[in-house]
Amino acid sequence: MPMTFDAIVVGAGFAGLYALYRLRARGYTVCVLEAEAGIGGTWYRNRYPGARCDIESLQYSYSFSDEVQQAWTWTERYASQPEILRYIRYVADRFDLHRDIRLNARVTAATFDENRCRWAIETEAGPCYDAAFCIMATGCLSIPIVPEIPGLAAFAGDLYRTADWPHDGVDFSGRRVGIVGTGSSGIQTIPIVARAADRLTVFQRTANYVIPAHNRPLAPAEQAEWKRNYEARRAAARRTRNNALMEHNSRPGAGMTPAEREEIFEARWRLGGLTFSYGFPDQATDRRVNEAAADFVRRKIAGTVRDPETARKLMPRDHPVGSKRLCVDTGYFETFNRPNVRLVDLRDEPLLAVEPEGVRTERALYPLDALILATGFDAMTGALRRIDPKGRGGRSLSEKWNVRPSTLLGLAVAGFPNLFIVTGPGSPSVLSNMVTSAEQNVDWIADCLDYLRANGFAAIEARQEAEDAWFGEVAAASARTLLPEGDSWYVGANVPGKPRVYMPYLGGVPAYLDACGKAAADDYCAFALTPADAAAGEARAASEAV
Ligand code: N01
Repeated sequence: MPMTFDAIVVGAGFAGLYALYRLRARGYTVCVLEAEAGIGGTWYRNRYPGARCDIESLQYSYSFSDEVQQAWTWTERYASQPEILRYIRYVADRFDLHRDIRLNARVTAATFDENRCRWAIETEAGPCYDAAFCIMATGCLSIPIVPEIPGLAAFAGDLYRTADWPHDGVDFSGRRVGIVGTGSSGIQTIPIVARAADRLTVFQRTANYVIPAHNRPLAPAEQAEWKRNYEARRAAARRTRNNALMEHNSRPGAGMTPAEREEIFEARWRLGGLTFSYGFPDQATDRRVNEAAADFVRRKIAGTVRDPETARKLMPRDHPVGSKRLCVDTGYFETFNRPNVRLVDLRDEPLLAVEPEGVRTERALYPLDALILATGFDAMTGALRRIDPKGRGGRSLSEKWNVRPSTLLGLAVAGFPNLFIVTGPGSPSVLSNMVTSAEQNVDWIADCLDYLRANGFAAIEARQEAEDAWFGEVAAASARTLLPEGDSWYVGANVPGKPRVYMPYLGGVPAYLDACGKAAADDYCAFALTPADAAAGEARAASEAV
């Protein structure tokens, strides 16, 4: 017999834990199913050396409990993975969440029963679950990609993935290490591994824009000052494009002289981190301003990396700034000044194969004892496509998204009643502070469930025309920018066969919050609602027919 709940939440990361807290507090029975052996989601899995958040810790944290945000002390401007995981566990303990979480419970199937208006959810471990609502808190970057490199399986050394790092860490001392991938994960791993390894070879396919984090300890006085105005700061953050306070500048760069722009870039570089994206409101839309930003970063690389040929290879030239996620580093470019680090530019010498002894490019064999893959994720849709929920008429979500990954507000999909996604494609999610954006999505879902309960509805389902209209808005917002131009995971370019669609909503958090608020205030008229009586009648008829 399946275990029965009002809601099943899939995933015990920031989003899933908050969904459990919020729905339980509203009186729903909830069970969280988590594939891994521990809670924390992305922060449980991404344990690679140097893993750290690129949104400041005082902001990348739950806002729902003032007690928690006052009680918890962050040690650094940008929190490390172990600290974030400690924080998540602290919150779970504090709100007694563990008792409703099943670990090692990878969801393998989710099927909507139209007659009963309920979801049947199966797990790898065996037990089945039955719930009125299925809430997918499966994360945007949770399915790592292992590229199809010939010979990879025959590599005689040790193979590691940043997204699935050994729990006990790895000692690279005295070893020849290679790493493929120079996105956010790679650029954080490389400086740390370089310090330990005998030799580190970095295999780079695309050079990235990398901005210094200027990470530092958080002074008690600074933290206390922030906490005195926490609520006001959270509210102000929600009024920004990305749900985070980071010195947004409203003066366009197009009308400025190069010297004026330079001054602002320099100030942003000194501030560090993602603030560099917000130097000018037209940086993502005006090609000249964007190119000025790109040129500024290239000159910084030239000024940091001593070998001119290595510096040249590290300079991104083939995509606008921001069209791939800006990387935030600590000592990345400086690492290439170390005598034990070399850069292999795969544009100059394409990677042919992995051989038992190492990596073979068109030019040479690079002998290795260990190889690290920092090769990214099947982002935003990957986890859901893997579960592949079956909605009305047995329709597969994966098949639907093979055409295009459309949703209504990133929260719901036509044809999939009572299925909610937290920070799905079509929401600002990955372009924003994920924690507070997830909270907002969960609050919206909780309010929606309350509405259904209060008004006698058994099911809610996005209307296809509303979903199409939102998909159009998402596409229009990204078309106004240069950002779809990069071959990034934002557009699915890193997954063969994935439709090229800029998935996150680029219209900014305030516009998104307005749209979510309007959808609820309009009595969910963008959704089809099934009265509980009608659902009960259908269920009776179905059981009589049997
Ligand atoms: O993945 P990525 P990531 N041969 O897709 C290369 C978040 N995050 O795990 O660009 C050779 O960015 C690929 O090359 P190319 C953050 O949102 C945040 O690093 O496709 N190379 C690229 O260099 C981030 O954006 C934090 O040409 C291959 C790399 O692998 C997102 O997660 C930290 C290849 C993949 O880069 C993903 O970051 C970490 C092949 N066959 C992650 N296949 C912070 O908060 C792929 N590559 C700081």
